[in-house]
Amino acid sequence: MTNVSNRSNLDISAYFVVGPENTKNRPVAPIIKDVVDAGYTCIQIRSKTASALELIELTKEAADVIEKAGRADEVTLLVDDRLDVVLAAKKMGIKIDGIHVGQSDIPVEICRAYLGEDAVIGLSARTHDLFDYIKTADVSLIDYFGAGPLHETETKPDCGTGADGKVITRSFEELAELAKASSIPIVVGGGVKLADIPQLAETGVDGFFVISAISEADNPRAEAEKLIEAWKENYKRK
Ligand code: 3NM
Repeated sequence: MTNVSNRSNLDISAYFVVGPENTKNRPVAPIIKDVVDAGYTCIQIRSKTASALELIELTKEAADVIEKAGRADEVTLLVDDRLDVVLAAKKMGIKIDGIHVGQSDIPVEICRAYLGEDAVIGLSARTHDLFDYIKTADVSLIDYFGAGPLHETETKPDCGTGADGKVITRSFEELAELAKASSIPIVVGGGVKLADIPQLAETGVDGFFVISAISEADNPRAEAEKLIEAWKENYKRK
């Protein structure tokens, strides 16, 4: 295995997020294998219920899947929110590339201080004033923004509501503006299904992320392939 920093290699175009609560009681690792074999470039382990030990074990399984597929230098492996898990996994020699955090999770400054310059750090940019936020956030600390949700989603019901009590979703027009305004890559998810991919790819954002479209599919490999093929067909360079 060569030792290319995944920060410089970062490709968030096809991004799968998963945890044990998302797979309809099926083991997670075989679904990660399906997605890695389908060519996905980013895997995020995310669970709000699993213990630290379970998350470390799952991270190890994911790293092994990526390594066995011969894609360790192409696929970025991240853990959501849990700096403790990332640090423990690294200490155990697991090839984990970094962390994804939300705006109210552990601050990116702290993640960067603990994980160092080579780590990949992603930040969910969910705020009412998204455009101001992407201009004021310290992008020297962050490698990409996650923006969403595109649609209201049962997978993450607490995506943030507006004054009318409804979940704030992002329109394709808004995402196209965001893609132009941001100096770092943007990945978009939240209720994304195959039918959304062509329009999403045309906004000029850098990638899509999904959980349930793949993790709950009867045939995760087939769904993963359909999504990534649709993205590749429709993606236009900014
Ligand atoms: N973050 P699904 S939406 C993890 O908007 C996550 O920031 C979101 O799951 C955001 O593909 C989301 O099943 C859940 O809708 C995405």
